[in-house]
Amino acid sequence: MSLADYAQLVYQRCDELAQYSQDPDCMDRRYLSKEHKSANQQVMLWMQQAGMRTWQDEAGNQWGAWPTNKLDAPTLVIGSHLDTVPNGGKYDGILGVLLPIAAVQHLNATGISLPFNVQIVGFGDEEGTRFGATLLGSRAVAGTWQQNWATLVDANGICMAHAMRDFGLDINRVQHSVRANDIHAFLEIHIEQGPVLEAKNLAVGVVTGIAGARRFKCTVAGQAGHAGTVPMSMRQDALAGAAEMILAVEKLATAGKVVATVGKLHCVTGATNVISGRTEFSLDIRSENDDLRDQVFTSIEETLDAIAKRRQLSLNIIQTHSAAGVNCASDMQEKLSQAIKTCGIKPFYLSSGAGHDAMAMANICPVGMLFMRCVKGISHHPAEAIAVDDVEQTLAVLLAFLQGYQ
Ligand code: HGY
Ligand code: MN
Ligand code: MN
Repeated sequence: MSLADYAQLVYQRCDELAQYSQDPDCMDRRYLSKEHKSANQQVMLWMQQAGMRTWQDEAGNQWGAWPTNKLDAPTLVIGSHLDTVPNGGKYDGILGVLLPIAAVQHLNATGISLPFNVQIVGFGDEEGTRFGATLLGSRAVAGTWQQNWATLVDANGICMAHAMRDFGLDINRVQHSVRANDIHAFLEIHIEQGPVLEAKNLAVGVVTGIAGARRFKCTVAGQAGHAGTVPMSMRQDALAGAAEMILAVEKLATAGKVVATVGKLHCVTGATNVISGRTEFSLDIRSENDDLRDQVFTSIEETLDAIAKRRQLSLNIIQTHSAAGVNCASDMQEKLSQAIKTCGIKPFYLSSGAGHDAMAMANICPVGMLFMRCVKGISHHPAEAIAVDDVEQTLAVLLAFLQGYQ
């Protein structure tokens, strides 16, 4: 098979994996779901066909190993996540698992061996869609799993511990997934999820760093009432208060040069003719500079509190996720840049506004990331698309990286 054939195979497999979704009309694969189990089993088969030994760890991550015949050789782990956002795309995370499997298949088929062990991992949860906390799979591996996650519940009130039991796992054994000191480095290949590489007309780019992110659940409580009888001046309208808060978030983030997003808004027991007594919204705030992000968050918190006070509302803000910004290891950046040059492409460096599993893995080893162009930079949406030619170029860069690694 040529690299073009392998690229086509990766592209088709992304399509095949997309069938495992809880929603027949769009992509939605969540942690510890039956779709997650089916995806793991399919990826396991592809890993085995590529000549890898496979296992699933105690956090539901799918692993494949392609050991070298050299004794005491270091281990390079390559991977990304197999879960998706609701109404997501087919390539976010998935590409970073299926592409290295094809690379190992190619190396095996051509009889090329490497002086180090290669392992590939498909993490079970990076998006945090089901339980709110994110990077669950990679944090289990990195040893930063939080004990209190056992009690997190999903939209159906199922707690993480119960979901793990249903999946065939025991939450009390998650610590057996920890790989604290036997990984030499972690490489993540991921679609850019932004428009920069396309604007530069480049198939790939070297990631310099990953923005730190914090996520919150904000609850605004007021006084529910009859839409027809309560005078405007006497209302404690939780939804109107939340609306003013959301606009304040946008204004302060723009002024503070960070990004902040309210992606979810829920008017509890909402009805057309009822003044909202309780409204919940999510908040996601990020920056390449953690201190700047935290300063802007503090000003947002103060402003929202002032809005609540003026409107005689109560406001409760609970942090659901926090990940520090991460720099990609300079020698991994250098090795990726060399591999890109070997393939006749101009190396280009860019930072990642999106979060990735590499943020968690940076706790235990040096990390590197290779971005691949995606069409119009669209992601977290069914229109997420890639070009097979870009997959072929990325495969070539990965193979050059592997043959130059060490
Ligand atoms: O939210 C993110 O940045 C990632 O897609 N989970
Ligand atoms: Mn994502
Ligand atoms: Mn991702």
